[in-house]
Amino acid sequence: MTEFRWMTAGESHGPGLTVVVEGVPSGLEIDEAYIERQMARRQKGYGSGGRMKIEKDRAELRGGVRHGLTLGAPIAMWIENRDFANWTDAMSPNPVGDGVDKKTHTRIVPGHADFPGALKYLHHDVRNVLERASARETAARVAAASVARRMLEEFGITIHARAVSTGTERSPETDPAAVNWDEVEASEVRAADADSDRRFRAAIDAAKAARTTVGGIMQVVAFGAPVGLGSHVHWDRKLDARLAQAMMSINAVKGVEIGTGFANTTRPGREVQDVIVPDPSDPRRFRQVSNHAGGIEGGMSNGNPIVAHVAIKPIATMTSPLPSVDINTGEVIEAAYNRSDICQVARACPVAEAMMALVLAYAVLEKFGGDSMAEMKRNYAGYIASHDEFGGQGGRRQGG
Ligand code: EPS
Repeated sequence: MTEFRWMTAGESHGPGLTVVVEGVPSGLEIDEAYIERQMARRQKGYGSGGRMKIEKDRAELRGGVRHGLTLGAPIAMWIENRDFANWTDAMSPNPVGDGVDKKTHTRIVPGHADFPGALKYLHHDVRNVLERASARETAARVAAASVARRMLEEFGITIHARAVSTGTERSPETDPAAVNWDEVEASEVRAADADSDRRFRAAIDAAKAARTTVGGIMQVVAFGAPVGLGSHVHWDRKLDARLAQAMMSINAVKGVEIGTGFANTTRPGREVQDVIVPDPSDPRRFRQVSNHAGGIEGGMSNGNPIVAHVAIKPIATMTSPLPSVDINTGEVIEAAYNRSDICQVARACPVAEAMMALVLAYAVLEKFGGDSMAEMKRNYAGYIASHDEFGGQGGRRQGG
């Protein structure tokens, strides 16, 4: 099996972010323009702070791609932090003299990585924690995931995410297949309809006026995944478990639900199972009449859309800081205020898509893995054809 691996490095206000993606087969079409389009989606969003006016994210391909095609070698990317120009001393990788402003940070922000990170790594300057804990790192994930997404497209898998709530405002329940994803793309709050768009903006405006922040819930959906990604046989091979970990790793995420996981607990068992009926027109030979499972049963994709809901808490940095303490003196103070966003739900949607794409790319490579796209596609086609023997189709075919 070709193992798909990816890593990122870099601090929020340092020189930039480095990404390495390994295990991508040869012959996949990809270029910087495609990656840039994905990265731009992460940068727009109502409720963003001043930083996004500075950054114009672009990932430079520095290895693994030649003439618009992957080589099968590790893919290296570099994303420059434009803001570094304002931080050259404070974030210098090399030693600086005593006279310079190091932008030292000692006031813990409640809800950030500051407190446990400082004690764990013995940092008396909390900046040494917050710089890497910052959601700036998600720019690198989106760059890595652009490669994953491009590969998944070759297998007919597409991924979308939208905001289904912002604060107490919720969108009406809509089947993901019926969502107008173009409208989501056009909405600065990533709402699927005009009324939700208006209400989500109002929630963000109210948070801003109250000098606080507001969170929400994202819906992340993958269409076109074949049956059989992941496995029931071991805990760490279950696709839903891998997705939950991936989503939970996004900054400020505190909850993940697959399908209608929480609502199912209030319904009788008869109402939440997805009943199966024969369907000769479906490549799986069967079809579920509903999708409460969110496209995953027993840790395996079942061919339905994969649906996750992801809860993101309000950003910890606020213009009216909470009471806190100084990490070195223990003195009671106000938490530090750093420039920050009011609401990151819309901007986190492309990040959640990225994590879905990275998990699915791993699972697709695990199942159909090959060293070239041509080999992988043959493996995929052979597997799908093997389902002909189910549901009476093979028997009928053999019988002529
Ligand atoms: C972030 C704080 C803000 C955000 C940043 C994440 O940055 P700054 O501290 O420079 O104002 O804009 O997000 C990004 C830079 C980004 O690219 O998403 C934080 O504290 O997590």
